[in-house]
Amino acid sequence: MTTPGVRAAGGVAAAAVAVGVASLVGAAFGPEADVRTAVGSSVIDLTPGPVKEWAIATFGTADKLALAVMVLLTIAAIAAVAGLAETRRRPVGSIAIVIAGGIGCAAVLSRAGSTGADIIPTLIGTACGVAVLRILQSDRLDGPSSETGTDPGRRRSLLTIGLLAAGAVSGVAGVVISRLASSVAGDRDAFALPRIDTPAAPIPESVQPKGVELPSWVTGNDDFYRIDTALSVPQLSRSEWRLRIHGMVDREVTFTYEDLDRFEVVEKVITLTCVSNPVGGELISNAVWTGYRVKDLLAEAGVRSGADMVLSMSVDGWTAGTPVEALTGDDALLAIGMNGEPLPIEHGYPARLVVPGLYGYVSATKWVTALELTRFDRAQAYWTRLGWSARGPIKTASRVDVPRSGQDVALGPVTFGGVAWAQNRGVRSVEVQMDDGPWEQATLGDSYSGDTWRMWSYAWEARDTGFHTITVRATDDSGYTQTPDRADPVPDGATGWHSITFAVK
Ligand SMILES: Nc1nc2c(c(=O)[nH]1)N[C@H]1C(S)=C(S)[C@@H](COP(=O)(O)O)O[C@H]1N2
Ligand SMILES: [Mo]
Repeated sequence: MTTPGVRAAGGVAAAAVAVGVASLVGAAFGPEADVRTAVGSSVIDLTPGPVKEWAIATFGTADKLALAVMVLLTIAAIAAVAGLAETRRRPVGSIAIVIAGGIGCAAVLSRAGSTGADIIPTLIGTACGVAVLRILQSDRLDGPSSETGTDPGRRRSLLTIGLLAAGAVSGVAGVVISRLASSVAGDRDAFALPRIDTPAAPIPESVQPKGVELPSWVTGNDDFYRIDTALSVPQLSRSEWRLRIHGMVDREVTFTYEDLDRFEVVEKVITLTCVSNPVGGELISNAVWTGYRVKDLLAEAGVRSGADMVLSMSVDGWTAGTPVEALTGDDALLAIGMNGEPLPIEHGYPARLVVPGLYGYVSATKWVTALELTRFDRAQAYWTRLGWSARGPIKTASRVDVPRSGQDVALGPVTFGGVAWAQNRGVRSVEVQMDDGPWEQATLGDSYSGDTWRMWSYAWEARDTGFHTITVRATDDSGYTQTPDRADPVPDGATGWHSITFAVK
């Protein structure tokens, strides 16, 4: 007889071998055959919008790690129950593994770019999982072994542990091998950005206030916020990359990376913001982008009248819907460089859209491969389908960076500061309120352009110990001052003033 613990562990071992073998065999088939990513991506796609928002709000940029852990724990829990339910006569656990394998195959087939052959690793993994469960149930393990003298329970436990370890090792090996095999890091390293025909205006030092520790006005690539639904970062080489412009156009065109050479190379400084950014949040960064004007590319295709939306699509099937007029202006880019380097892979290598004035979910498609000219009354993009607003102009907002929440301030003079943004319009003024006092003008760093954030500082004298609150609000160049009314990020961006309470000691 086996104890329930050993039987449950047997189920987990079977699942580990199934997933591990599928991952290892999958490494030979390429990213589309990766059942782990396929299931995770399907979970992301099928998760209701509010749960996704909760996940982003709770886990932030660690949301994908949290998902991976949850998926693995769920598989392990189901597998443990399946192991308990498996008996020699009623192979309930084996049936559960077959069903799970079927779901895995369906997930693989549902991904953009997969083919029938891509389910082979999952099928092999499933078969191995069933085999493990049957072996662990086998009578032969129960027979007393006169030669070795080990008791059957111990033998079964050891075998279970061994198989669990084998599953885990092959799973990790599969992930590592497929990452190395598909990575475009080498392709990126070998790429030198083209010479810039029209550089951005130089960035004066005066954009960055002195005497206060604010984020760098230009965000380094490593510090730049990252948001996307891609469970594994798409690996698209320059030679594989295509940009197809189709839909309501005079003539469909498809550009290769080399075709881009005949367009003017421009450089723009643009601040990106995520619609999910809560009041005071960190989902905003500023970079110098190198690329091509989207309007130049669209002109080759000829936008037909009546088209009011560009539905851009990523190689992994993610979509954004952007108003045509936002892309036919001078400032929208098909970006290939970020702060003087090729785009980092997680920021869209080899090409992405960067559009000033619009939240990323309606404009900033990374790993972009298609632009479809269509209409807002005909097409919906990824987040719009989940209840977010179809149009996403960035709202005027501001943030206190110093003091940080929970930071103490010493008695005497102190300089506070932060950032404010109203992309497209520009920030005209920033005001600060200490406790319930009057609104005072903050000192502004120089404005670079309406498309970039603006930094502010505020000198204050801490005269008495105890708790104080600093609140900030910005006014944009259209004359609009931020509303105090608190709104959640859903459906079109948060509103409300940011405050920090701090202790003077
Ligand atoms: N392919 C793809 N592009 C995407 C997304 C995505 O999920 N997939 N997310 C968008 C969102 S919501 C934002 S805010 C920006 C973030 O760009 P970053 O990660 O380079 O900061 O990318 C946009 N582009
Ligand atoms: Mo976003």
